[in-house]
Amino acid sequence: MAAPSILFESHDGVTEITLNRPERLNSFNLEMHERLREALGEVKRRSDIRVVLLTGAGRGFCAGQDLADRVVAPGAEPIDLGYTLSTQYNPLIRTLQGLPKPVVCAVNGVAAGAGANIALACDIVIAARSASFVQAFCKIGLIPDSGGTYFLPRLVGRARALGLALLGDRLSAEDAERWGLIWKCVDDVALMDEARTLAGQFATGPTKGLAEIKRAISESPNNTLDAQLDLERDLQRELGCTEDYREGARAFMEKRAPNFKGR
Ligand code: LHQ
Repeated sequence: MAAPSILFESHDGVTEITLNRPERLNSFNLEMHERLREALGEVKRRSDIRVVLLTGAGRGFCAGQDLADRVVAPGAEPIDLGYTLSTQYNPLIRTLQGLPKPVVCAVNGVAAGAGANIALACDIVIAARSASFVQAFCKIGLIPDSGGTYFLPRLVGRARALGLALLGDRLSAEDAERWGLIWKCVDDVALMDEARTLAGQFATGPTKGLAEIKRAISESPNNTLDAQLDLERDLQRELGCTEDYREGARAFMEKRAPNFKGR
């Protein structure tokens, strides 16, 4: 029996999802997209799951689309790549961004093509020192997809976004951290411990508040200051009614650690 293309494991409020096609650097085929969609659907439905940790098996994180599935034979009709994006990659990016729970991405090795941009669509990206980020699309005549043209200039500015996208060079994890593309670069041996510590922290956090932080920061680049102030007012009003806010404020006053329930 073939190995499952996605590994899914939940404990103590954390779901670890591992992309598992290591012989192809965890590049995506249709089956892997479907399994990942199911896994994220379960995460969304289950209130006991409060954080996702996404990583890759083997020496790579993800090399984007499995190009073996998208090669056009000489003389054959072109493949509609727009259809692939609208049915597979775009829903994945929207799901990661819209999930009302933090998504930690542990980039264990090379992240190329859509694989790099799927990582950037997560909320906290930590990478092993030996990992790298490659906007490989220009090497095959495509543009950065999976949100690449959205995230890159917002994260690193126009000059670096254009350099990465037009040249397709490898960016080391250390430079990715220095450029502000990712949260942190850590020693390879420390990667999963650090990622699990972060995930554990989120799993006992005020889940609704964390979800709205994620939403407010995501909406910010497209809002005026006025609109963003209004959004902050609305979200704060809503969060002020949660059990976790009551607990957080009371715990602070009582000089004890809060016991958040995610409600
Ligand atoms: C692969 C792949 C791969 C198949 C490594 N496919 N086998 C969306 C809409 C629809 C269609 C188009 O795409 C998209 C989104 C996209 O993601 S487009 C961009 C697709 N990805 C790429 O262009 C990256 C291609 N890969 C690479 O450039 C290199 O493999 C990187 C830089 C990721 C890693 O280089 P190395 O560390 O030197 O490893 P390698 O090249 O030797 O790869 C290891 C094996 O994995 C190798 O197979 P083999 O049988 O020779 O050991 C590769 O053929 C295979 N592999 N990426 N995307």
